[in-house]
Amino acid sequence: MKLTTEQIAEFNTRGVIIAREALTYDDLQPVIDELSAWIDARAQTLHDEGKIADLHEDAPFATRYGLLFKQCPEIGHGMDIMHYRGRAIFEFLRNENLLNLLESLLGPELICNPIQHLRAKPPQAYENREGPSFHNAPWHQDAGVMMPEAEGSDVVTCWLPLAEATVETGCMEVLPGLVETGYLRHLAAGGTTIAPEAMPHIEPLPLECKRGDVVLLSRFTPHRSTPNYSDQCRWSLDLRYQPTGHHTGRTGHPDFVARSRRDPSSELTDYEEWCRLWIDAFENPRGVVAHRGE
Ligand SMILES: O=C(O)CCC(=O)C(=O)O
Repeated sequence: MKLTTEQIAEFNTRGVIIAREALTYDDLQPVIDELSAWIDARAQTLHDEGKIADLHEDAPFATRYGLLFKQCPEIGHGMDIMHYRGRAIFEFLRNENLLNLLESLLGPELICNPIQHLRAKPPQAYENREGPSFHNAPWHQDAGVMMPEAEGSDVVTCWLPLAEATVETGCMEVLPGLVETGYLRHLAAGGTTIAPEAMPHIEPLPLECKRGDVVLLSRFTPHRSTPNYSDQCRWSLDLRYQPTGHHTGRTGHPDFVARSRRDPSSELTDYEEWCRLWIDAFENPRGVVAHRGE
């Protein structure tokens, strides 16, 4: 699906749109199957170590992770994209329907930016800790989690739920209409966040969405995510893409060519090579992996 002229204009003025039903069932199911298998194996390991008593094998995808997390928060260790490195998630980073949305905004030469996450936000009631949860990102712009050199890079964030994201499950909230404002000063305290005096006075807009919808955000759109008051896990991916040649804002992690109409042979299609790039970045650190907050 390509974006309409109206959607592109809205993105350019409001810094956010939701492309409804942009992805099919088949686009996301391989990722969900892969994650379900990963969680199953991890739960089995923690069960063998005596850290999980009930495996909840029959619980659906939307609830099982929370039920395991409640018994042992270690269930999520190693579950982010670059750590678990599944074949299905690699294929999804190059998904045709997803890249068509990005091409509408950024043109046909697309880099997959290495700032990307898989998030499983468990029910707040299962957190078993006091104080703010790291599962609830505070107000920030994505320009605030990149090196300053990337301020001029056209990085677009794609945020998409793997199960329904509602106000109750802790969906994202944004402050729309701030694309011209540029970078707002961020602080590093308690998670990278916009400095109180720089925080715009705009009514937050909750971004409720369903599996198949894709939220597209400008790097300057302030956003946060809120607590999960439901008994379901709020599953999401946040991925970033940019035109080839723009600075990624994270030189210590690998980017790759996701689409090139000019030179298709430059696209990274080799899953093993993608894994090798991440392993090399972790084993031989170089470049910068830092947020911009002071
Ligand atoms: O998914 C979330 O809860 C937060 C995501 C976020 O802040 C981001 O994608 O920049």
